[in-house]
Amino acid sequence: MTTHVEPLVGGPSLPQQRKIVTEVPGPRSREILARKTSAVARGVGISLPVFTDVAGGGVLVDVDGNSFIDLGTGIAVTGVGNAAPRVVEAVQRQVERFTHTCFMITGYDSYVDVAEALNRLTPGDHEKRSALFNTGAEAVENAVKIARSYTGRQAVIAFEHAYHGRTNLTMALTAKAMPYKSGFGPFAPEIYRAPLSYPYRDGLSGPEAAKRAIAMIEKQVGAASTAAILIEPIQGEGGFIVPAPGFLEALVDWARENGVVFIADEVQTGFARTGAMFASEHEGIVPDLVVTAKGIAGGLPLAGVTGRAEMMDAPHVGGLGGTYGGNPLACAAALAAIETYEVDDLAGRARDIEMLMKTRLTALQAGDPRIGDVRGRGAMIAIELVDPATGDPDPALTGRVAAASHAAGVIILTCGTYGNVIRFLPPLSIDDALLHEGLDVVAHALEES
Ligand code: PLZ
Repeated sequence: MTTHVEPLVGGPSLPQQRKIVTEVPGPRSREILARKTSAVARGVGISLPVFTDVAGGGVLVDVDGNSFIDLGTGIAVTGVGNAAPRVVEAVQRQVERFTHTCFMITGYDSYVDVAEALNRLTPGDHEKRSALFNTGAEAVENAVKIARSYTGRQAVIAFEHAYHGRTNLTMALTAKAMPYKSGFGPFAPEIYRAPLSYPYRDGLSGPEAAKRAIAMIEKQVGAASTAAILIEPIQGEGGFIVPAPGFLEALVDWARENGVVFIADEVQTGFARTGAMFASEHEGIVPDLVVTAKGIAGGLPLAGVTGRAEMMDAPHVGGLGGTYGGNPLACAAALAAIETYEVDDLAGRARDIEMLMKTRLTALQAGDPRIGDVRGRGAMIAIELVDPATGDPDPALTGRVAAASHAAGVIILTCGTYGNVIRFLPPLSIDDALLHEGLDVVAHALEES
């Protein structure tokens, strides 16, 4: 007789526990992995090759029944939690009404609602407009188009350690060759790379680092040729680098004095992740354009560019768009996710998570000189692992700690130009006990590695 087992439903009602019942990956994941190898292009890698059954709250359950603590949120996307109740309900309601019209053909008000929400939530009380796209990279490309259209200039300044995407223009804007750029050139022209503020490694104050960057821009590019400065307020893929205080402010001031559009790429830092709705707020800056994606829609693909009305309205009618940009399911999800961030005060929750994680990680650092730096804001925290004798990056140790954590049931991600940063991006819906347990596992992995 076969017993009928109710399928698990995702979301916060899922048992919030770490439970490993097979080796990792288990037999069913290994079976799918074998099919993946012969069906999916190898360029699409998987860092933890288990296949997902359901997820929610702070856990992800794989097809073998292993329950992992999720400290990665699909790279800072499911800040409201996976299959978050409001998001699920809003998408279900929308999917039964209509799934697509193309906003450029016939509109729908949820697109306008999302634009109004972005205009209200992004820094600054000037008049704003928004446009919606599908991915972070696509939104970054459109921000550059808007800046060029507005200024009539071409050059774009990006920074060391930057990550902006994998399309041709955004590869050019991204700093790291492997795995993002190698073999994929030629890249888009008129992109120039300026030195960043990286306090742990350069020891410069914010104003000193800004002076160095501005000198490079003025000497090598020229203010009059520069359309935009594009920067992540806290760098994501590049290593969770928080610039020294005053760095971003000095760049914004220089941009304003020189008619250059200042674009903040808040794709990874946006939507309560850093303990404020946007990371720019911590630095007291008001960007001209803000690029959003990831956390905006609780897991559905949506991205936006929001900014000063006169800049956003520079491109001619019909100059911006795309078949799926601002898809109705994604807009419904975004409105539900934004309501969740605001009503549940998830920025406040991110600040509590920062306190918990920094307390734990700095205590760990005191007893382990391989932890060179503990940094980040809110629920975007990282440790940089180094050789204590030389301060050189230790990517091998980083890989071992990540692998050991995965095997023990904790999803963590690595990042950094030198591959030596472990980053923590828990959902803001995780409870303290589970977060502590996740950090216990990582601490143990570090000890053993
Ligand atoms: N800007 C700041 O973090 C995406 C990339 C993962 P898309 N980061 C994760 C990978 O290896 O592809 C990102 C980002 C910042 C832009 C992007 C690009 O966003 O939605 O992946 O295009």
